[in-house]
Amino acid sequence: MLVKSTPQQLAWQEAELSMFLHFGINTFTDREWGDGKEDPKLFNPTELDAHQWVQVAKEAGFKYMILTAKHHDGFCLWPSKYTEHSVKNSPWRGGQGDVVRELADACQEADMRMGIYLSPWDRHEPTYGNSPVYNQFFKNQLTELLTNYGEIAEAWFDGACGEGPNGRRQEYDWQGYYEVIRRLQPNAVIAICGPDIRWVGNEDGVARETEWSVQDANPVFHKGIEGKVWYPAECDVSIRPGWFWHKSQDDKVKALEHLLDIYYKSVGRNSVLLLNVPPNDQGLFSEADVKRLREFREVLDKTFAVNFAEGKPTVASNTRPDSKASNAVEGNKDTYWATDEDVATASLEVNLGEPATFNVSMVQEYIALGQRVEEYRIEAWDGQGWKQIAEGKTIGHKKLDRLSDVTATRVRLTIVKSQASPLIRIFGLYRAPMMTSHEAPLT
Ligand code: FUL
Repeated sequence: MLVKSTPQQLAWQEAELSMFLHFGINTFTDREWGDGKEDPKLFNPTELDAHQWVQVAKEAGFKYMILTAKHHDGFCLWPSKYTEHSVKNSPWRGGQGDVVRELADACQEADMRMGIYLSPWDRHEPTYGNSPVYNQFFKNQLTELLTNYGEIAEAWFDGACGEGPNGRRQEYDWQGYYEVIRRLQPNAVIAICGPDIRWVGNEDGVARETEWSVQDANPVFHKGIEGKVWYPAECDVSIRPGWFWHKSQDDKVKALEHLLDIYYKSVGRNSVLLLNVPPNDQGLFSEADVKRLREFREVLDKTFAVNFAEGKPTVASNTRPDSKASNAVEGNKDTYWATDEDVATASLEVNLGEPATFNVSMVQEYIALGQRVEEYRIEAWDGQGWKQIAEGKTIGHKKLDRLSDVTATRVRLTIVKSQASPLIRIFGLYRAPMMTSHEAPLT
């Protein structure tokens, strides 16, 4: 039996792009990790406009926004009734402000899904380290966030666990936290220290070339479950060197080539990209970040505007009677080319007609029915013979391969190995307007 995703995991993966918002007291102290002793009065973003964040994110093609409602310093961006360490004791909006509310409203208006980052590690809260008491405090905070702000689509937990007062060690009650989330927001996915979404393992935004969404169950996050689970990867990275905004990094926004490289190595490797864009001390995205996001979108739009394979005559070495080879090139995400049940090796040939020049290939599996392909190869007909232009192992939701310019009249996708009959949803060939270094990794 193939392991399948939940509908929530599927919707999350389809979105491909999520935005992370690191914002809080650190934005005003020029730090990455606050110690919890900061004066809440420091928090005063004079121009805060969540609509700007959402609009910029939306225009750039992002579908989720995840806000650091509370980072390790314990300062809450909403007026939690369980602590004084929050916006309610800041001068911002006369102590009446609520960043979570403003973002939730702006997301709702724009049809953007919202997620929350709630740091379990809390360097301010005195009960931290007194495990049962703090766990209850944490659940209370979760309950506030999951009941008062409409739909929350993702809960994001990192695993940082520092010492509490007098060296006390906090034992997090993960299962208890998940129970609160499942009860209050049954459609939310729980990421990283959670059962639904897996951390890719670095903060560079880069997945492995071979990225399986099916993994061994994690003993902590999938307690009581043995064997394999659907556990797709999320690649988090910041558009700047730091997670929080620092004036000194205004000129260190990642180069466009670097961001595109990240896109190919995350979304293009069966993962979701969670790109952090930190609002500044005015409460706005800085100009340099906005400009870069626009450029990023423009290049992606240009790249994927024309699929040279779309609608072209297509034949396959084997096709299940209830599907068609051409389903793979029709641009319809609800259909796919499938082979007979017992056929795990097959090829699909597209006749491009006129010679076309492309430098990106895309293959997508219909992952609602599992991740199946274990090895594939792409070849192009150059007039004389077939030349291999790409090869790889996993495909999953989306596999993008960057190529040196290829000019061809026919192209062939071969599924060399698959765990079950392959289901190919999209096969595409595109021309990126700028080279994005498909060889040397950019760091
Ligand atoms: C980590 C944190 O320690 C960093 O500050 C940042 O929030 C990153 C996304 O997660 O665990």
